Parts: sequence; C-alpha cells; structure tokens
Amino acid sequence: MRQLFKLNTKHLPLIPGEAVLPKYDRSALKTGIIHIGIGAFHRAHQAFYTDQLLHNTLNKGWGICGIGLLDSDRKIIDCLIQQEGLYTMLITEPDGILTARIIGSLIECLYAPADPEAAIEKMAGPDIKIITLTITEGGYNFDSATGEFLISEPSVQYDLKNPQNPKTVFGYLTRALKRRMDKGLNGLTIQSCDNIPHNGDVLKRMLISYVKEAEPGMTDWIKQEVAFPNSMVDRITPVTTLKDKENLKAVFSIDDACPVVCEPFIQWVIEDNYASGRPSWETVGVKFVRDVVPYEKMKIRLLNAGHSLLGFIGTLYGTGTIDETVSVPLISDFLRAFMDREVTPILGTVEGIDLTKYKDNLIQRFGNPYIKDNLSRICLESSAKIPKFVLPTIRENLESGGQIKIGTAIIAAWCRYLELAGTTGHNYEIQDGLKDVLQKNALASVKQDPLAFIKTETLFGDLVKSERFVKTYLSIMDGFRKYGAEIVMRYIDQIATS
Ligand code: CS2
Repeated sequence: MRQLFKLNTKHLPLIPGEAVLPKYDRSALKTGIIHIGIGAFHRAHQAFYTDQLLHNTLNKGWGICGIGLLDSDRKIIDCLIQQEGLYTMLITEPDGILTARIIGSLIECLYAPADPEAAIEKMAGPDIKIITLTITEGGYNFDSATGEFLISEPSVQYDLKNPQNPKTVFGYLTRALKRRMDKGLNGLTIQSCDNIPHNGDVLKRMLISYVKEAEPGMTDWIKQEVAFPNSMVDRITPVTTLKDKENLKAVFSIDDACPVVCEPFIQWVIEDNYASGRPSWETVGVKFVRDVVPYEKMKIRLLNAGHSLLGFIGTLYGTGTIDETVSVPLISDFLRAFMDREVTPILGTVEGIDLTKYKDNLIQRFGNPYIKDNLSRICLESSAKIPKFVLPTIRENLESGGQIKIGTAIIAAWCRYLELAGTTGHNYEIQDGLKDVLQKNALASVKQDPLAFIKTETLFGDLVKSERFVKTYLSIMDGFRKYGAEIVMRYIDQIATS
C-alpha cells in the first residue's frame, strides 16, 4: 500500500515525483484576480493557465482569490480552504495516460454569504485588476427571447432593497464598483468566461441594466472605467467522481478531497480589451485577438450544440455518457451531418482554423473513453443553453434557406426527453431552473396543443410563427413519439421533408 499525502502546503514537498507541482513561492504571491464561481471548469482552465504563468516570478501579482456567492458553493470553498487553495488537475489522454498537476494559483477563497462585506471589500481592493466569472449561462439573468435583463427576478429585487447584503453577482459587483469609485480607485476588467455569445457585451449590458436601478449615478463611471472583454473558453470538464479520487490516491499517492478531471485539449481566445493591465497569458498559450466573435460562434454552435444533441438523443437512445453516445455510429453520423449541413454553412471562415479538422477533432474529443462526461451534466439547465447553442443556428438557416432538420430534431428530442422523464424505463430527473414550465408545456404538447412546447415564448420567441420550422418540428416530433430516436436519425430526410 502506497503512503498517501493529504493535500496541503506542508505535504507538497513529500509528494512523489510523478505529479507536477507548483514550483513557485506561493506565500510571495499577491491577489490581482478575483474569480466568482470556482467550480471545476474555472479550476481546470483559467486557474491552470495562471498556474503556468506564476512559474515566472515577474507575474507574482496575479494570484487568484476564488469567491462563491451561492449556498451550493460552500462545500467546495470549505474543501479548498482546508487544502490551502491547492487541488489536483487530473488529465486523461485518449490512450489512458494520466497526468496529475497540482495547481497553486488559487491563493485565497471566500464564501460570500457568510460575510458579504468581506467579499465586497476584497473586490474593491486596490490590487484587484480583474474579476472573472463562471456563473453559468443562466447566471446572466436575461430573457432568452428578448435579451432584456429580468429586473423583476426576486433575487434582483432583494438586492435592490438590500444593497449592503446582496445575493446576486450584480448586487455584489455594483456595491464593489461603487466603493472603488468612491475611493477614487481606477476601474478594472470584469470578464465573463461562460458559453454565451458576446459574453463580455452581455455581461456589460446586464450589469448596466441593474446599476441603472440601483445606483443610477454610476453608469458613466462604469462605461469609462470598466472593460468587459469577450472571450471564448474551451475545455471539457466532467463532474469529478469518487473513482477519480481513488485513482489519484492509487497512482499519485495524493489524497485530495476536491480534484478536477479534464481532457487534454484547452483553448482560451480573448479580445485584448483590459482596463488596468492583464497577465501575459499569451506566454502560456492564450490567444488574444481583436474580434473573438468567429471563434465563439464556431465553438458554441459546434461543440456546445453538439453536446446538447448528444445529451438528448443519447438519453432517448439509452446511453449514459458522451463517449458512449458518440461511439454509436448512427449517432456520430447524425452529429456530423448536423455540423456539416446546418452549422458549417453559417460559420464562414475562422482565421487560423481548418473547420474540417476542428470538427474531426471535436468528435475525437467527445469520444475520449476516459472522460466519463455524463449526459445528465450536459442536459442540466438546458433552458439557459439551447437558446444560445441551437436556436440561433435554426433561425439563421430559416433566413438563408439552409437546412434545419437536425437542429429541429434537437428541439424535438428535448421535448421528448422532458415528456418521458420519470416514466417507466426513463429514470432520470430534470434539473433546470424552468423545470416546471418546461415539463408542463412538453406534456401539454402530447395532450392538448402539439405546439405547446415551442410556444414557450421566453425560450423560442416567435419561432412558432415560422411555417417551415413548425412543419419540420411536428413531423420529427411524431417520429420520436411513434418510432423512437433510432428511426428518426436513420430516416430524418424522409421524415422531415420541408
Ligand atoms: C457543455 C459545456 O455545459 C454544457 O452543455 O457543452 O460545459 C462544455 O463541456 C464546455 O463548454 C467545453 O468547453
């Protein structure tokens, strides 16, 4: 039996040679970045890029402070505090080779609900140059159909009435920015790292909508002093399992209560628009560009939409993980046809990217048999994902006369997935902020009005007014209900003729 080392600063030098360790003096680092939402994705992505950067002593002002705003963040924050911010990133190559790297860039962690004032003061500190966010696609609080900020949300209303004790990211940021403004500090950069088209622009619009209500005198200062770069982020990061933790013990002698697992691929493309300087992330592989739009469009429409296709179709077909789903030739052909026929024609050229290779590589990434990415992770919060990942592709194709069959099949599969949840043989649960509305409308589309699901206006807007979309949707829906996912995929061209 190997000797195990509980992960903390004291044990770092004792960990045997196979794991890559932070070789810089963590006690000499200063916090220059705050990250809100320190889930697995941030820890496998931005914190890793920053960890590489910190090996150069010139960068010691760019340590990260992780802040959790949600009750559900408490567990991970407690765990990271126990481990003094240290955790392991476990990468599995498609051939099964494991690499473990202990990440040292997270130097402080705060659970904001326990002490909102401490979190606000931290964000208003003079050394803080960048606040980054991974708050999920749903965290931006806008109406998917209109793009408007949802000011009437109860948590937003609560923050407007309790500015010193906020709950939402908008309440926290506003309070911290106000303090920076009052102290006469310079502005900073607030950077979204979520899968939303034009994520920086969206964040700016949402924050300013909130500020107009909460602190109307501050909007000009924000427009002048705060930068909101757009960025495209990419690394597949499944939920960590007990087995991953056991592997870490068995192979690397590390006893880590909160490791992250991820694929080898990583990408971050950012618009070079910062208010108070930035780390030289380009030295560790980040790409800075003038316009990130083509990159984010390519990634969201191919990878994230591809994931959603696999999530719903796989669940209906009976598979459990992404790699298992994409290993069914019928499904991977269906996915590839979606990418080639419906997405590629609307992407145009993306500088420096060979789209055919990008798609080949995506299917290989999905197929990595050691990345057990559960379909349940992919399907959760689909109401915040589908309007950004899939619907814009259908809309653009409707406009240009392009094909919409497979995109529409993703929507029909989503409805079928909702209808079947919890029935015999379909033992899965819906996890979605709009669960009740979604299920109600999906079930109503079986019994009362066949269009009830796609009439959900906050998701689909006026898509239901498109005759071609409705006709395609109804025939595919009928195919799913009568014959199932396999037949729909096999005969999609015959089933949907419009
Ligand atoms: C996934 C993403 O949440 C989802 O549906 O598509 O989390 C995906 O794994 C990442 O964006 C990969 O970069």
